Amino acid sequence: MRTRVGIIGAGPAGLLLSHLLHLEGIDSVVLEIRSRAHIEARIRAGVLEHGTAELLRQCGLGERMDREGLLHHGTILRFGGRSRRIDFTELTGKSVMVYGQHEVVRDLVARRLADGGDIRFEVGDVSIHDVNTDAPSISYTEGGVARTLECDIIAGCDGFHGICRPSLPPGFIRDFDRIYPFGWLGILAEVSPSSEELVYARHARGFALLSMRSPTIGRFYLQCPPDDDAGTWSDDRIWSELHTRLADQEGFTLTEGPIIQKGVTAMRSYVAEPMQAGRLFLVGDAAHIVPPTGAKGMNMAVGDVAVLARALERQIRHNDSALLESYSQTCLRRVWNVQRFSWWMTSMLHNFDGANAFDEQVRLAELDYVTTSRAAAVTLAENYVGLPLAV
Ligand code: FAS
Ligand code: PHB
Repeated sequence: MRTRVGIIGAGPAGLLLSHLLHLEGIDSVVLEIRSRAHIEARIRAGVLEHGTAELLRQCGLGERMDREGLLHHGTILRFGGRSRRIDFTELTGKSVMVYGQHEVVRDLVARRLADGGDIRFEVGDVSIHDVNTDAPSISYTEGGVARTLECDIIAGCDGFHGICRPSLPPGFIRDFDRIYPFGWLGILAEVSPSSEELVYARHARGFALLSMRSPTIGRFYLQCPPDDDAGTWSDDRIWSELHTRLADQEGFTLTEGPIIQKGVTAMRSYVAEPMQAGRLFLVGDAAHIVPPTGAKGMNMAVGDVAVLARALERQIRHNDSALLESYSQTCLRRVWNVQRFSWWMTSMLHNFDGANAFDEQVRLAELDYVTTSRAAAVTLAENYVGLPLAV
């Protein structure tokens, strides 16, 4: 089998790339190890940057997002019992869209299949070959039958635990890594959110986040040990901790509801440089991950896709390789800016074991400054709503 672009992974990166290429008349095949049902049910990111939402609208994928998504014009930072709002729209003229990643994936899969897109679910034994030649290929199994996909380009959209990045020769990739001494317990509950906007709370017992997926589904996070077992968190213990950490002295009340999902996610910052090798291009989590405090993971993947889709259009339609040759350099400038913001939000809002009283006071002072200085609030807001896409 042959195609122009072989895409490994049907997450937001792989699916959006396949869709954008289709709009330019460029064919691709997406190879995914999990089932369609699995990838469409996988609860992950919740916030779309302004630019991500705009891109989805421009490529014809905004209708359900605009109908069911929640447009947010600000967020609340809560510390020392006080709540202070960062007004995105007043400070930047932009907003964010609260619309689950799994919903974006559902929309992308439906559109690709409706457009005749070729997505192979539940494949196995995926390997890449000859990326440094003009005839790269991907071998895989489908229904137990060995197959080969010949292509001009391979897009490694297979996430942090995929096979593309590890397939590169030892020493080719320079790793930049920071592992945090805590994780997040993520909770999904059938409850109307107790706040119209997201609440980021810094508390002596640890960080907490009140988010949401819809007017009837709440999404919450609690800072916990990185290797914590979600099974040790009873519903009572979860709600008790959320009440404590989200409390303020201004009358906030938290509504409880049935918990329908809980899981622990480790926190890590990671960048692989470069993000390309011959005809292989690493995209999204395959190349970088961030702690979710800044709501950036999926949005970074979209940023990479925007650059790669344009570069491939120039190469394939106009035989102009300049953008493709500078893909990694172009993406990494935005990637490092987003890494910095995600690290900064995480450092400001979480408790670090071993931090002394001075460290704690500096963190509280930083929260006080960013919520009282317009100049400081603009820096948070413009990063949170999203830096300009690099295209
Ligand atoms: P993805 O990981 O989404 O997709 C990669 C795809 O490749 C998957 O479907 C996988 O099954 C497939 N794959 C893997 N190996 C393969 C192989 N060998 N062959 C074929 N297919 C293969 N971000 C936020 O902004 N906010 C959050 O709250 C948040 N929470 C998260 C919680 C968890 C548990 C995780 C793991 C990530 C979270 N993220 C969050 C980050 C997440 O949203 C990613 O940034 C986003 O999924 C990146 O999209 P992709 O790059 O497409 O990678
Ligand atoms: C979420 O709703 O999953 C979410 C929102 C904001 C974040 C992280 C996660 O910073």
